[in-house]
Amino acid sequence: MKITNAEVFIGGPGKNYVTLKIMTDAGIYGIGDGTLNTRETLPAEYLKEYLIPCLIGMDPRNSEDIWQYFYRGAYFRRGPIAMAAYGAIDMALWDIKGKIAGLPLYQLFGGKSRDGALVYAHAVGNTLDELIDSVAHYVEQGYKAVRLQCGIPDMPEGGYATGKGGDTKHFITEYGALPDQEIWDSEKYLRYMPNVFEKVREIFGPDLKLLHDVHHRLRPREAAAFGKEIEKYNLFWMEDPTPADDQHALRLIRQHTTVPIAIGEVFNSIWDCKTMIEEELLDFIRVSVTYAGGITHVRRIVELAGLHSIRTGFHGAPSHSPISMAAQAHLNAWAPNFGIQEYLVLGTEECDALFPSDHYLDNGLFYVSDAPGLGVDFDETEAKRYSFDRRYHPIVRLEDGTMWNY
Ligand code: GCO
Ligand code: MG
Repeated sequence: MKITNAEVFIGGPGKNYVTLKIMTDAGIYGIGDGTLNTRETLPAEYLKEYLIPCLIGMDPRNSEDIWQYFYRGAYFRRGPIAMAAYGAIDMALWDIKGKIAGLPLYQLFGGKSRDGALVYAHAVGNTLDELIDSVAHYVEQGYKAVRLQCGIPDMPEGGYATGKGGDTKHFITEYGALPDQEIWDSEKYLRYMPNVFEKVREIFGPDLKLLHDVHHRLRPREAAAFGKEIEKYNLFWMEDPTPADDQHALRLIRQHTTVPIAIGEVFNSIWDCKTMIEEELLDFIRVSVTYAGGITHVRRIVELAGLHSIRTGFHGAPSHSPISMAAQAHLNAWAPNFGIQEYLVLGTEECDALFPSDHYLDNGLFYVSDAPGLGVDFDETEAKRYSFDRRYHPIVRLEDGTMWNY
């Protein structure tokens, strides 16, 4: 069996999804997601210029060797661009493998460890009242876990962690515009946020799982103090308390608080996660199959995490296409150390038309499709409606002008 051709598509409803389609001489094809939010053309070009020419003629069943060929074979390794490109190839090869076997991917990993996978929704509000309405909305729909991001009174110009302006507006700028700027003040945030958890707990009770994303905004000592202060609200996790570059910062946070820590959405390889996993500095690993090198590599990270009682909490922001969400759904069904899945309703009619699938959400749990392979398809006719439009994440400064972490 041989790979005969592969093509890359960019675009989607309101998103620059990077979709790879690999064709074989057996008439079977596979699809993969290489979307790197706000830098989408880079993995796409890497695929087109360097990787696809090598893929042609390879046996698609040798997904492990192909992964090693690209990763080990490259002198300059890792990084989000390369790993997203390998991730797209790897997902497509697993899709082909599943289709050859006539089995959904979770069966190839070892079968199901659970019926449905717990997901969390994003509740946001410019004000605490708005946030409470947003939580109520998700609770009514049956969600058992919600992430809380709330506007902070007097914050100079709201930001991601504050949720000002709503979630989607702050992921990225409008098409064509240069980066938005946010002004951040950690002290105001640290003073206000505990009230938010207190109020939400008071209204919604002890069972609802509450998560919060600090989005890399704090210094290690601030994060340690914050974690200690919010322990009483029994959060499911505190995410990305400090910038991910410094894994050692987590040691200080760990010494001072038992609040569960989730980190890793910007990590690309097992080498990036190794210190924090082996030292048990976190509770949930947030890598995604897209920019952590696909199913082959993420399974290694999941296994390593399992040895250290660390659970999964894969990244699932809307920047991931339904293809990587499907790949993660199969891992979630199998992984003995599954924790939770971030889930944003991509589900516009346009998105479903572009990526048809039978995966579904019911009562706060995600159910994986039994179709062979990834269980999601890509409609090339629909794809013709979309093209690439440049977008940026906002940048963040402190009030005196100092650059800060988005
Ligand atoms: C999350 C993430 C996202 C990122 C976005 C960047 O936890 O969902 O932090 O919101 O900001 O994916 O591209
Ligand atoms: Mg996050």
